[in-house]
Formats: sequence, C-alpha cells, structure tokens
Amino acid sequence: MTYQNYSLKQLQQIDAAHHLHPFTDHKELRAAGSRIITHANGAFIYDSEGTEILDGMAGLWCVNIGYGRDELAEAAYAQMKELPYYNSFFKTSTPTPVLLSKKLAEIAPKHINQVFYGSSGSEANDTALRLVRHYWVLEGKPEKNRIISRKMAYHGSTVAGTSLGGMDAMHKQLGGAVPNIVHVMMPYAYELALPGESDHDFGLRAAKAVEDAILEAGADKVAAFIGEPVMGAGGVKIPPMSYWPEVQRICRKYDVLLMLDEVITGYGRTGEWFAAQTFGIEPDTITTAKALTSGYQPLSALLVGDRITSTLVEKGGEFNHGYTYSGHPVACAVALKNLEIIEREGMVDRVRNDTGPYFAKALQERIAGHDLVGEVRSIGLMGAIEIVKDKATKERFLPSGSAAVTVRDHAIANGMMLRATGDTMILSPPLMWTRDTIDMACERIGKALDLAQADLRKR
Ligand code: PXG
Repeated sequence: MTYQNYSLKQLQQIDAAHHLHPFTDHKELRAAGSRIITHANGAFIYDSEGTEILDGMAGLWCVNIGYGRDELAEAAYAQMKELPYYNSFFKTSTPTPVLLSKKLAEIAPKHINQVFYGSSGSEANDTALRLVRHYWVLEGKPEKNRIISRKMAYHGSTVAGTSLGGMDAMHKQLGGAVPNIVHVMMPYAYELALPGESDHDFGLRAAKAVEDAILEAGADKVAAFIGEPVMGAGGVKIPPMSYWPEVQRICRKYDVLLMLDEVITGYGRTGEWFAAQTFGIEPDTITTAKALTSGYQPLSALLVGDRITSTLVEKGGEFNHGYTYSGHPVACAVALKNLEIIEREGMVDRVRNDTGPYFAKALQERIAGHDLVGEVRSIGLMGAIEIVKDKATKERFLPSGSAAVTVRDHAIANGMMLRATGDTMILSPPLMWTRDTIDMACERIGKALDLAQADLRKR
C-alpha cells in the first residue's frame, strides 16, 4: 500500500491540508491531528502506531460481519473483472441487483417485494421522501404531503435527510429545510417519562404525539410518518414495546404511510433481519444501508411495500428519480455475499438467542452499578450507557456532553472504541462478537469509567 511510504506525521499533515472531514470542527482537528486507522481484522481495528482497538461501533454501525472477510473482497474482485459498472436506467439491468432484490424480498416482511438502490442511507431517505409524495400524487391527493418525524431523529445529511431528521444543530446550518416536515417528541423514557408513568403508558403517550400532529394538520394533509425503530445517532433510544404498534394503529386510522428508517437496525442488529419484525409492525417503506454490505461497499436499499408499488405499476408514468450508482453491480455482489455469510453463520439467531441477551445482562451486571451510570439499555447488539453526575436525580455533568467525551477518550486509550453522543455512550458492535468479546468490552468500559470518574472528581 502506498501509504506505507508516509510517516504518521506526514499523513496527518496531508490530511489537515486537503481533507475536509464529516461532522468535524476543522480548527480542533488541525490542533489535534487525526487518528489514522490503517488496517483491521475480525473485531479489532489498528491505527498507524499499531495500537489494537476493539471496535464497539462496527465502524459506524455497519461492519456487522467483522473485518478481514476475504470472501467479500473476492466477490468484489470477480464482479469488477466481469462487469465493473453498468446502469439500471433505460429498461436495463445487471445480474447482481436482480438477485439481491430477490434475496431482500425473501428476508423482508412479506408485504415488501421491491427495492430501490442508492449508495447511502441519506440517498435512500431522499428516495423514500420523494416516493411517498409521488404515491399520494398518483392517488389523486397531492395535498397529502406532510411528513411527521421526530426530534433528535437522524435520517442522513443531505438536504432531505437533514430536513427529515430532528437534529437542531444540523437544521441551524441548513438555510431552509424541505418544506412541510414537522417533528414530534421522541420515545425516550429516561428523560421524558413523567414521575410514576409506566414504560407502557409512556410509549402510548409518545405515540399520541404522532396522532396530535396528524390532527393538527388534518389527515388529508399528512403523507407519512418516518422514524428509526430505535433512534441510533440520537443516543440508542429504545422505545417501549407499546410505542410502534400504537404508531402503526394511528397511521392506519388516518391513512398515513409508515416509513421505517432501518439504516442502523437493518440486517440483524436487533436479533431479527429487520427491527420491523422485532417490534411487530408492517411499514410501507424500510430504508436500509450500512450493514447491507457490512460497510465493505457503499450501498443502500429502500425496501418498498406492495401498497406503494402496486400504485406505481397501476397508474404508470415515470418516477423521475435515480442515481448513477443505483443497483451498482459490484456493491450488489458484495451485499449478496455478505447476506450469505450472515445466514451461513446464523448471526441473526445468535444475536436474538445468545449474544443479545448476554450483552444485556453484562451491561446490567457489570456497568449499570457504576457511580457515573444513570441507566444502561440495549436491544440485540446495540446499547447505551447514560453518564450522570447523580444517579438518583439524573443530574448531568456540565458542560453538557463533556463527561461522555472523557469516558470515550479513556476507553479509546484503553483499546475500546465506542461513541459519545450528548451524555450517552453508544455501543453497536459487529454481530460476530462472542460472549468473550462482550466480556472484554465490559472490562475495558468499566476501566474507562473508573478513570473518567477520577478525572471528573478533580475538575
Ligand atoms: N438514517 C439513519 C437512521 C442513520 O443512522 C443515515 C440515515 C444516513 O446514512 P448515510 O449512509 O447517508 O450516512 C444514518 C447514518 C453517528 C452517525 O454519529 C450515524 C450515521 C452516520 C454518521 C454518523 O452515530 N448514521
């Protein structure tokens, strides 16, 4: 590899001079220099100094089968030699997106049988937004175009993704969102449940916020509700089990489409192929990306339910939308191999029956008791640790978010990669983690919490 001719310092200097990073304060980055990850294997990533770090984030919620899978490299190589690219416009197709679509229809909920491809979750959500609005136009109800989303939602970083999302800091830099998108409360019991309110009742109340937004606009003005089954970037916010069935009941009552954003939860993370199955709901669209290829290639798939596709086919007319790389043959070849491996190794069942429950128990028994921890929660192999100053009152350290960053920095220094978002630590490990890897992670996180606590006391 050519980078080996460069020292770490040189790479950092070139990076600072020429590379603008996502979601980064470039003044801070210049001062600190970037961490350069050079290679990875199995559950571990390695930086240019050779430091081994256990990757508790599966890259960025995506490397579900783990690193160093030769089969994926071989699938990409073979496809690149045979047909590196051809488009799927103009009544053309190539074999791998055809076969991947068939596979996705097999594993998706029964009423979902068609797929629209892009290269990122953001693109897939752009597609979803345009598609549901197009659907209502075809149905003769063009005024039914409002989308209801939630505060703190993350649906990507394009203009449509940011508009659908509910991140204030992103909206502030948007200079005008896509019109007619509103945001309601999120189902985050730890901070939003009323004193004495049960989880079940809180879930129903959070769902009622969706109904209120529909009634406020008038049902004839509302196209769809969009949500992540478990809010990911917003802090692994796991809704009570009462929430999604109630949201679905409300959507059906007012004839509002249900869009699920499973960019993080798709392909096994919650212990089913899709979290729609975990929560027992039947969305009209499911946005997926990331783990579809385990991050080995950029690829997204918007899974589209029969209700929408039958209208598309029945009414006809062109849907004026698509990307150069929609159905990219190499990315689809990699996705096919990735899904084959997930199936062959029984990863989804393992998360549901073994590692998911073990992860939950380990967090409860070994992390939840720490003085800095207000709550731990998990579903399948995604988890959160709330960092607090006072367990009883849930008081946070100031400035907001600073304590979690302290924990994260100690964790990384101790060979454990995890994310801090606000005052919450996030874990989203590869699905190939075993009980032993979970033990190792808990030990390292426990140590990081101890070290952070000592620091925070000094401040
Ligand atoms: N929807 C959801 C639910 C996501 O989590 C996207 C859409 C957008 O996907 P692309 O491929 O366009 O990035 C995402 C992406 C974080 C973090 O800090 C999370 C994401 C991306 C970057 C950072 O947790 N999720």
